[in-house]
Amino acid sequence: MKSIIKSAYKRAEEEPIETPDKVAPEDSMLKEFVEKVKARIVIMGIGGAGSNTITRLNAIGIDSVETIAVNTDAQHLLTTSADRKILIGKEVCGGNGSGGDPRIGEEAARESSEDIKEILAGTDILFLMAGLGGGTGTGASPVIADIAKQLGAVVVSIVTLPFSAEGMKKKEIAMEGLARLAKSSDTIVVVNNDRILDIAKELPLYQAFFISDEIVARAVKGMVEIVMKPGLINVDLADLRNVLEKGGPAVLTFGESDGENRAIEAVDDALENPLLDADISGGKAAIINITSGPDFSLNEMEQIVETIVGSLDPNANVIWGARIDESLKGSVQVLLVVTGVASPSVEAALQGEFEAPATLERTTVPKVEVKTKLKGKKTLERKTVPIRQAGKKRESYSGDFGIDEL
Ligand SMILES: Nc1nc2c(ncn2[C@@H]2O[C@H](COP(=O)(O)OP(=O)(O)OP(=O)(O)O)[C@@H](O)[C@H]2O)c(=O)[nH]1
Ligand SMILES: [Mg+2]
Repeated sequence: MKSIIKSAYKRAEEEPIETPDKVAPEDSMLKEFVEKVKARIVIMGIGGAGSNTITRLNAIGIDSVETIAVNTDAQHLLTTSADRKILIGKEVCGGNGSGGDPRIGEEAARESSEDIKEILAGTDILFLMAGLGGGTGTGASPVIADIAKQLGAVVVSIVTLPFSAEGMKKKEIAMEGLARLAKSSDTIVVVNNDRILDIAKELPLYQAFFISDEIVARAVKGMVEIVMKPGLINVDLADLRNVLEKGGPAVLTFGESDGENRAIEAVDDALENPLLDADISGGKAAIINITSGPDFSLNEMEQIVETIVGSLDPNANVIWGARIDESLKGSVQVLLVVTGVASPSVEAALQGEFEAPATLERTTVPKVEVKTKLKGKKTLERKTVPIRQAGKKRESYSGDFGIDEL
Protein backbone atom coordinates (compact mmCIF):
# COMPACT_ATOMS: atom_id res chain seq x y z
CA MET A 1 0.00 0.00 0.00
CA LYS A 2 2.76 2.37 1.01
CA SER A 3 4.59 1.87 -2.27
CA ILE A 4 1.43 2.67 -4.25
CA ILE A 5 1.09 5.95 -2.38
CA LYS A 6 4.77 6.64 -2.79
CA SER A 7 4.80 6.06 -6.53
CA ALA A 8 1.59 8.05 -7.01
CA TYR A 9 3.12 10.85 -5.03
CA LYS A 10 6.28 10.72 -7.12
CA ARG A 11 4.32 10.73 -10.36
CA ALA A 12 2.26 13.66 -9.17
CA GLU A 13 5.44 15.55 -8.53
CA GLU A 14 7.22 14.58 -11.71
CA GLU A 15 4.56 14.41 -14.36
CA PRO A 16 2.44 17.27 -15.51
CA ILE A 17 -1.15 16.28 -14.93
CA GLU A 18 -2.43 15.79 -18.43
CA THR A 19 -5.26 13.62 -19.56
CA PRO A 20 -4.66 11.50 -22.67
CA ASP A 21 -6.07 13.11 -25.78
CA LYS A 22 -8.86 10.66 -26.55
CA VAL A 23 -12.13 11.53 -28.22
CA ALA A 24 -15.08 9.26 -27.54
CA PRO A 25 -17.97 9.24 -30.02
CA GLU A 26 -20.25 10.37 -27.19
CA ASP A 27 -18.16 13.48 -26.48
CA SER A 28 -19.94 15.85 -28.84
CA MET A 29 -23.32 14.85 -27.44
CA LEU A 30 -21.94 15.27 -23.91
CA LYS A 31 -20.54 18.67 -24.77
CA GLU A 32 -23.91 19.80 -26.04
CA PHE A 33 -25.59 18.48 -22.93
CA VAL A 34 -23.08 20.22 -20.63
CA GLU A 35 -23.65 23.49 -22.49
CA LYS A 36 -27.38 23.11 -22.09
CA VAL A 37 -27.36 22.42 -18.36
CA LYS A 38 -24.49 24.79 -17.58
CA ALA A 39 -25.27 27.22 -14.84
CA ARG A 40 -25.84 30.79 -15.82
CA ILE A 41 -24.24 33.05 -13.29
CA VAL A 42 -24.57 36.74 -13.90
CA ILE A 43 -22.74 39.54 -12.15
CA MET A 44 -24.48 42.85 -12.55
CA GLY A 45 -23.21 46.23 -11.43
CA ILE A 46 -25.78 49.00 -11.08
CA GLY A 47 -25.03 52.72 -11.08
CA GLY A 48 -21.59 54.32 -11.06
CA ALA A 49 -20.05 52.35 -8.20
CA GLY A 50 -21.56 49.06 -9.39
CA SER A 51 -20.29 49.65 -12.92
CA ASN A 52 -16.83 50.54 -11.65
CA THR A 53 -16.74 47.29 -9.72
CA ILE A 54 -17.69 45.44 -12.93
CA THR A 55 -14.79 47.15 -14.69
CA ARG A 56 -12.50 46.15 -11.85
CA LEU A 57 -13.75 42.56 -11.96
CA ASN A 58 -12.99 42.38 -15.66
CA ALA A 59 -9.55 43.85 -15.05
CA ILE A 60 -8.79 41.14 -12.48
CA GLY A 61 -10.26 38.60 -14.88
CA ILE A 62 -13.24 36.35 -14.34
CA ASP A 63 -14.23 33.33 -16.43
CA SER A 64 -17.46 31.53 -17.15
CA VAL A 65 -19.77 34.28 -15.98
CA GLU A 66 -21.36 37.23 -17.69
CA THR A 67 -20.77 40.72 -16.43
CA ILE A 68 -23.46 43.30 -17.06
CA ALA A 69 -23.32 47.01 -16.30
CA VAL A 70 -26.54 48.93 -15.76
CA ASN A 71 -26.69 52.69 -15.50
CA THR A 72 -28.80 55.75 -16.22
CA ASP A 73 -25.61 57.55 -17.18
CA ALA A 74 -24.70 56.85 -20.83
CA GLN A 75 -21.28 58.49 -20.61
CA HIS A 76 -20.25 56.38 -17.64
CA LEU A 77 -21.61 53.24 -19.25
CA LEU A 78 -19.46 53.90 -22.28
CA THR A 79 -16.29 53.86 -20.17
CA THR A 80 -17.31 50.69 -18.31
CA SER A 81 -15.76 47.35 -19.25
CA ALA A 82 -18.50 44.70 -19.30
CA ASP A 83 -19.85 41.83 -21.43
CA ARG A 84 -23.21 43.56 -21.72
CA LYS A 85 -24.57 47.01 -20.88
CA ILE A 86 -28.05 48.39 -20.31
CA LEU A 87 -28.80 52.08 -20.37
CA ILE A 88 -31.92 52.22 -18.22
CA GLY A 89 -34.53 54.98 -18.11
CA LYS A 90 -33.76 56.60 -21.45
CA GLU A 91 -37.03 58.51 -21.21
CA VAL A 92 -36.87 59.51 -17.59
CA CYS A 93 -33.12 60.26 -17.38
CA GLY A 94 -32.16 60.97 -20.99
CA GLY A 95 -28.84 59.21 -20.44
CA ASN A 96 -27.75 61.80 -17.90
CA GLY A 97 -28.02 59.95 -14.60
CA SER A 98 -30.67 60.15 -11.93
CA GLY A 99 -29.48 63.34 -10.27
CA GLY A 100 -28.95 61.49 -7.01
CA ASP A 101 -32.64 60.64 -6.61
CA PRO A 102 -33.43 56.98 -5.89
CA ARG A 103 -37.05 57.51 -6.99
CA ILE A 104 -35.74 58.38 -10.45
CA GLY A 105 -33.42 55.37 -10.33
CA GLU A 106 -36.39 53.18 -9.49
CA GLU A 107 -38.48 54.67 -12.27
CA ALA A 108 -35.63 54.18 -14.73
CA ALA A 109 -35.47 50.48 -13.88
CA ARG A 110 -39.24 50.15 -14.27
CA GLU A 111 -39.12 51.90 -17.62
CA SER A 112 -36.48 49.43 -18.81
CA SER A 113 -37.92 46.34 -17.15
CA GLU A 114 -38.38 44.51 -20.47
CA ASP A 115 -34.68 44.93 -21.34
CA ILE A 116 -33.73 43.73 -17.86
CA LYS A 117 -36.04 40.70 -18.11
CA GLU A 118 -34.64 39.80 -21.48
CA ILE A 119 -31.03 39.95 -20.38
CA LEU A 120 -31.64 38.07 -17.12
CA ALA A 121 -33.76 35.23 -18.53
CA GLY A 122 -32.35 31.83 -17.57
CA THR A 123 -30.10 33.16 -14.80
CA ASP A 124 -29.48 30.75 -11.93
CA ILE A 125 -27.62 33.07 -9.61
CA LEU A 126 -27.50 36.84 -9.92
CA PHE A 127 -24.80 38.74 -8.07
CA LEU A 128 -25.90 42.31 -7.89
CA MET A 129 -23.44 45.03 -6.93
CA ALA A 130 -24.08 48.69 -6.17
CA GLY A 131 -22.84 51.53 -4.06
CA LEU A 132 -25.81 52.69 -2.01
CA GLY A 133 -26.24 56.42 -1.50
CA GLY A 134 -26.79 57.65 -5.07
CA GLY A 135 -29.92 57.55 -7.19
CA THR A 136 -29.35 54.79 -9.73
CA GLY A 137 -27.77 51.99 -7.70
CA THR A 138 -30.03 52.63 -4.70
CA GLY A 139 -33.28 53.02 -6.63
CA ALA A 140 -32.84 50.53 -9.46
CA SER A 141 -31.28 47.61 -7.56
CA PRO A 142 -34.41 46.50 -5.66
CA VAL A 143 -36.47 46.63 -8.87
CA ILE A 144 -33.88 44.51 -10.68
CA ALA A 145 -33.67 42.09 -7.74
CA ASP A 146 -37.45 41.65 -7.87
CA ILE A 147 -37.38 40.98 -11.61
CA ALA A 148 -34.58 38.41 -11.20
CA LYS A 149 -36.46 36.65 -8.42
CA GLN A 150 -39.60 36.49 -10.54
CA LEU A 151 -37.46 34.84 -13.21
CA GLY A 152 -36.39 32.21 -10.68
CA ALA A 153 -32.85 33.38 -9.94
CA VAL A 154 -31.20 33.37 -6.55
CA VAL A 155 -30.30 36.99 -5.90
CA VAL A 156 -27.19 37.88 -3.94
CA SER A 157 -26.70 41.60 -3.42
CA ILE A 158 -23.36 42.99 -2.39
CA VAL A 159 -23.59 46.65 -1.60
CA THR A 160 -21.52 49.34 0.02
CA LEU A 161 -22.70 51.98 2.48
CA PRO A 162 -21.30 55.46 1.92
CA PHE A 163 -18.39 56.86 3.87
CA SER A 164 -19.51 59.11 6.73
CA ALA A 165 -17.46 61.81 5.04
CA GLU A 166 -20.04 61.82 2.23
CA GLY A 167 -22.61 63.27 4.61
CA MET A 168 -25.79 62.26 6.35
CA LYS A 169 -28.06 62.67 3.35
CA LYS A 170 -26.31 59.92 1.41
CA LYS A 171 -26.33 57.67 4.44
CA GLU A 172 -30.09 58.12 4.80
CA ILE A 173 -30.69 57.38 1.14
CA ALA A 174 -28.42 54.34 1.43
CA MET A 175 -30.17 52.97 4.51
CA GLU A 176 -33.61 53.32 2.95
CA GLY A 177 -32.34 51.57 -0.16
CA LEU A 178 -30.73 48.86 1.95
CA ALA A 179 -34.01 48.11 3.71
CA ARG A 180 -35.74 47.68 0.33
CA LEU A 181 -32.96 45.64 -1.19
CA ALA A 182 -32.63 43.35 1.83
CA LYS A 183 -36.29 42.41 1.37
CA SER A 184 -35.83 41.69 -2.34
CA SER A 185 -32.58 39.68 -2.09
CA ASP A 186 -31.93 36.13 -0.97
CA THR A 187 -28.61 37.11 0.53
CA ILE A 188 -27.40 40.60 1.22
CA VAL A 189 -23.78 41.39 1.96
CA VAL A 190 -23.11 44.89 3.25
CA VAL A 191 -19.68 46.45 3.11
CA ASN A 192 -19.64 49.52 5.28
CA ASN A 193 -17.19 51.85 3.57
CA ASP A 194 -16.23 53.41 6.90
CA ARG A 195 -14.68 50.07 7.78
CA ILE A 196 -12.25 50.53 4.94
CA LEU A 197 -10.98 53.61 6.70
CA ASP A 198 -10.53 51.49 9.84
CA ILE A 199 -8.14 49.41 7.77
CA ALA A 200 -6.44 52.15 5.83
CA LYS A 201 -6.62 55.37 7.76
CA GLU A 202 -5.77 58.70 6.12
CA LEU A 203 -6.91 57.38 2.79
CA PRO A 204 -8.13 59.99 0.29
CA LEU A 205 -11.75 59.29 -0.65
CA TYR A 206 -11.06 58.53 -4.30
CA GLN A 207 -8.56 55.86 -3.31
CA ALA A 208 -10.89 54.44 -0.73
CA PHE A 209 -13.43 53.86 -3.53
CA PHE A 210 -10.88 51.81 -5.43
CA ILE A 211 -10.37 49.64 -2.39
CA SER A 212 -14.10 49.32 -1.98
CA ASP A 213 -14.37 48.16 -5.63
CA GLU A 214 -11.55 45.74 -5.08
CA ILE A 215 -13.07 44.18 -1.99
CA VAL A 216 -16.44 43.64 -3.63
CA ALA A 217 -14.89 42.40 -6.89
CA ARG A 218 -12.64 39.93 -5.06
CA ALA A 219 -15.51 38.66 -2.92
CA VAL A 220 -17.76 38.00 -5.91
CA LYS A 221 -14.94 36.40 -7.86
CA GLY A 222 -14.13 34.19 -4.87
CA MET A 223 -17.73 33.03 -4.51
CA VAL A 224 -18.19 32.36 -8.20
CA GLU A 225 -14.91 30.60 -8.76
CA ILE A 226 -15.61 28.13 -6.04
CA VAL A 227 -18.01 26.51 -8.50
CA MET A 228 -16.84 27.70 -11.90
CA LYS A 229 -13.12 26.96 -11.74
CA PRO A 230 -11.81 23.49 -11.19
CA GLY A 231 -9.98 23.42 -7.89
CA LEU A 232 -8.58 20.89 -5.49
CA ILE A 233 -11.98 20.54 -3.90
CA ASN A 234 -14.96 20.86 -6.16
CA VAL A 235 -18.16 22.44 -5.09
CA ASP A 236 -21.16 22.23 -7.37
CA LEU A 237 -23.67 24.85 -8.23
CA ALA A 238 -26.44 23.21 -6.21
CA ASP A 239 -24.30 23.59 -3.06
CA LEU A 240 -23.66 27.25 -3.76
CA ARG A 241 -27.34 27.83 -4.51
CA ASN A 242 -28.27 26.16 -1.22
CA VAL A 243 -26.01 28.44 0.76
CA LEU A 244 -27.09 31.61 -0.99
CA GLU A 245 -30.82 30.94 -1.34
CA LYS A 246 -32.58 32.70 1.53
CA GLY A 247 -29.17 33.33 3.12
CA GLY A 248 -30.36 36.63 4.63
CA PRO A 249 -27.88 39.19 5.92
CA ALA A 250 -24.29 38.13 5.33
CA VAL A 251 -20.81 39.37 6.01
CA LEU A 252 -17.60 38.96 4.10
CA THR A 253 -14.02 39.05 5.21
CA PHE A 254 -10.53 38.24 3.98
CA GLY A 255 -7.40 37.02 5.69
CA GLU A 256 -3.93 36.03 4.65
CA SER A 257 -0.66 34.88 6.10
CA ASP A 258 2.76 33.68 5.12
CA GLY A 259 3.85 33.01 8.67
CA GLU A 260 4.92 29.83 10.34
CA ASN A 261 1.36 28.93 11.34
CA ARG A 262 -0.12 30.44 8.21
CA ALA A 263 -3.34 28.40 8.17
CA ILE A 264 -4.44 29.51 11.60
CA GLU A 265 -3.01 32.98 11.17
CA ALA A 266 -4.94 33.52 7.95
CA VAL A 267 -8.20 32.61 9.68
CA ASP A 268 -7.28 34.78 12.61
CA ASP A 269 -6.53 37.62 10.23
CA ALA A 270 -9.95 37.18 8.58
CA LEU A 271 -11.77 37.12 11.91
CA GLU A 272 -9.91 40.24 13.04
CA ASN A 273 -10.66 42.11 9.82
CA PRO A 274 -12.61 45.31 10.49
CA LEU A 275 -14.83 44.45 7.51
CA LEU A 276 -16.40 41.79 9.67
CA ASP A 277 -18.99 43.89 11.43
CA ALA A 278 -21.26 41.16 12.75
CA ASP A 279 -21.13 38.31 15.17
CA ILE A 280 -20.64 35.20 13.05
CA SER A 281 -21.14 32.69 15.86
CA GLY A 282 -24.78 32.30 14.82
CA GLY A 283 -23.88 32.07 11.12
CA LYS A 284 -26.13 29.58 9.35
CA ALA A 285 -23.93 28.93 6.34
CA ALA A 286 -20.57 29.88 4.95
CA ILE A 287 -18.48 29.88 1.83
CA ILE A 288 -14.75 29.54 2.28
CA ASN A 289 -12.39 30.04 -0.62
CA ILE A 290 -8.76 29.19 0.05
CA THR A 291 -6.03 30.17 -2.37
CA SER A 292 -2.53 29.10 -1.60
CA GLY A 293 0.90 28.47 -2.99
CA PRO A 294 1.76 24.96 -4.20
CA ASP A 295 3.48 24.09 -0.92
CA PHE A 296 0.28 24.23 1.10
CA SER A 297 -0.85 20.93 2.59
CA LEU A 298 -4.28 19.38 2.82
CA ASN A 299 -3.80 19.32 6.55
CA GLU A 300 -3.42 23.08 6.62
CA MET A 301 -6.54 23.48 4.49
CA GLU A 302 -8.45 21.33 6.93
CA GLN A 303 -7.17 23.45 9.79
CA ILE A 304 -8.62 26.52 8.12
CA VAL A 305 -11.98 24.91 7.51
CA GLU A 306 -12.18 23.34 10.97
CA THR A 307 -11.32 26.60 12.67
CA ILE A 308 -13.95 28.51 10.74
CA VAL A 309 -16.57 25.80 11.19
CA GLY A 310 -15.84 25.91 14.92
CA SER A 311 -16.74 29.57 15.05
CA LEU A 312 -20.16 29.22 13.38
CA ASP A 313 -23.49 27.74 14.38
CA PRO A 314 -22.88 24.02 15.00
CA ASN A 315 -25.37 23.14 12.24
CA ALA A 316 -23.98 25.60 9.74
CA ASN A 317 -23.82 24.48 6.12
CA VAL A 318 -20.25 25.17 5.04
CA ILE A 319 -18.92 24.83 1.52
CA TRP A 320 -15.32 25.39 0.66
CA GLY A 321 -13.02 25.35 -2.26
CA ALA A 322 -9.26 25.45 -2.53
CA ARG A 323 -7.05 26.43 -5.39
CA ILE A 324 -3.36 26.63 -6.00
CA ASP A 325 -1.92 29.86 -7.28
CA GLU A 326 1.73 29.44 -8.22
CA SER A 327 2.41 33.09 -7.49
CA LEU A 328 1.45 32.73 -3.84
CA LYS A 329 4.60 30.96 -2.74
CA GLY A 330 4.53 30.26 0.97
CA SER A 331 1.34 32.13 1.67
CA VAL A 332 -2.37 31.55 1.90
CA GLN A 333 -5.40 33.75 1.36
CA VAL A 334 -8.81 33.03 2.78
CA LEU A 335 -12.09 34.56 1.68
CA LEU A 336 -15.00 33.96 4.02
CA VAL A 337 -18.66 34.79 3.46
CA VAL A 338 -21.01 33.96 6.31
CA THR A 339 -24.76 34.12 5.81
CA GLY A 340 -27.62 34.28 8.30
CA VAL A 341 -25.85 36.65 10.67
CA ALA A 342 -27.29 39.52 12.66
CA SER A 343 -25.93 42.35 10.54
CA PRO A 344 -26.12 45.64 12.44
CA SER A 345 -26.42 47.62 9.19
CA VAL A 346 -29.30 45.57 7.82
CA GLU A 347 -31.08 45.55 11.17
CA ALA A 348 -30.71 49.32 11.50
CA ALA A 349 -31.98 49.79 7.96
CA LEU A 350 -35.00 47.55 8.48
CA GLN A 351 -35.87 49.32 11.71
CA GLY A 352 -35.56 52.69 10.05
CA GLU A 353 -32.70 53.74 12.29
CA PHE A 354 -30.62 55.45 9.71
CA GLU A 355 -27.71 56.20 11.94
CA ALA A 356 -26.16 52.78 11.71
CA PRO A 357 -23.69 52.13 14.47
CA ALA A 358 -20.34 53.34 13.21
CA THR A 359 -18.47 50.89 15.33
CA LEU A 360 -19.44 47.55 16.72
CA GLU A 361 -17.80 46.01 19.75
CA ARG A 362 -15.10 43.84 18.28
CA THR A 363 -15.44 41.44 21.17
CA THR A 364 -18.45 39.96 19.39
CA VAL A 365 -16.12 38.15 17.00
CA PRO A 366 -15.68 34.79 18.66
CA LYS A 367 -12.24 33.61 19.59
CA VAL A 368 -11.63 30.11 18.47
CA GLU A 369 -9.45 27.75 20.36
CA VAL A 370 -7.45 25.73 17.91
CA LYS A 371 -6.82 22.16 18.87
CA THR A 372 -5.03 20.74 15.87
CA LYS A 373 -1.29 20.57 16.36
CA LEU A 374 -1.17 23.98 17.94
CA LYS A 375 -1.75 23.13 21.53
CA GLY A 376 -0.20 25.66 23.81
CA LYS A 377 0.33 28.14 21.01
CA LYS A 378 -2.74 30.24 21.38
CA THR A 379 -1.03 33.56 21.21
CA LEU A 380 -0.14 34.00 17.61
CA GLU A 381 1.41 37.12 16.29
CA ARG A 382 -1.27 39.04 14.43
CA LYS A 383 -0.69 40.20 10.91
CA THR A 384 -2.22 43.40 9.81
CA VAL A 385 -5.09 43.25 7.37
CA PRO A 386 -4.12 42.86 3.71
CA ILE A 387 -4.63 46.49 2.83
CA ARG A 388 -1.47 48.24 3.70
CA GLN A 389 0.09 50.83 1.46
CA ALA A 390 -2.79 53.18 1.78
CA GLY A 391 -0.90 56.08 0.39
CA LYS A 392 -0.10 54.40 -2.94
CA LYS A 393 -0.75 56.87 -5.70
CA ARG A 394 -3.20 56.07 -8.42
CA GLU A 395 -4.25 58.32 -11.22
CA SER A 396 -6.99 56.50 -13.06
CA TYR A 397 -9.51 53.88 -12.28
CA SER A 398 -8.64 51.24 -14.81
CA GLY A 399 -5.14 50.23 -13.74
CA ASP A 400 -4.16 47.17 -11.77
CA PHE A 401 -4.73 47.55 -8.12
CA GLY A 402 -5.20 44.27 -6.33
CA ILE A 403 -5.53 43.69 -2.63
CA ASP A 404 -2.63 41.33 -2.94
CA GLU A 405 -0.50 44.10 -4.38
CA LEU A 406 -1.31 46.52 -1.65
N1 LIG B 1 -16.81 51.25 -4.73
C1 LIG B 1 -17.09 52.44 -5.25
N2 LIG B 1 -17.99 53.18 -4.64
C2 LIG B 1 -18.29 54.38 -5.17
C3 LIG B 1 -17.67 54.88 -6.33
N3 LIG B 1 -18.21 56.08 -6.60
C4 LIG B 1 -19.12 56.30 -5.66
N4 LIG B 1 -19.19 55.28 -4.78
C5 LIG B 1 -20.09 55.06 -3.65
O1 LIG B 1 -21.36 54.71 -4.17
C6 LIG B 1 -22.35 55.61 -3.73
C7 LIG B 1 -23.29 55.86 -4.88
O2 LIG B 1 -22.59 56.56 -5.90
P1 LIG B 1 -22.77 56.22 -7.43
O3 LIG B 1 -22.67 54.76 -7.65
O4 LIG B 1 -21.85 57.09 -8.19
O5 LIG B 1 -24.28 56.65 -7.65
P2 LIG B 1 -25.26 56.08 -8.74
O6 LIG B 1 -25.85 54.83 -8.28
O7 LIG B 1 -24.58 56.11 -10.07
O8 LIG B 1 -26.43 57.14 -8.70
P3 LIG B 1 -26.58 58.56 -9.49
O9 LIG B 1 -25.26 58.90 -10.10
O10 LIG B 1 -27.01 59.46 -8.41
O11 LIG B 1 -27.64 58.31 -10.50
C8 LIG B 1 -21.60 56.82 -3.24
O12 LIG B 1 -22.30 57.46 -2.22
C9 LIG B 1 -20.29 56.27 -2.77
O13 LIG B 1 -20.38 55.82 -1.43
C10 LIG B 1 -16.68 54.06 -6.94
O14 LIG B 1 -16.07 54.38 -7.95
N5 LIG B 1 -16.44 52.85 -6.35
MG1 LIG C 1 -24.16 57.71 -11.40
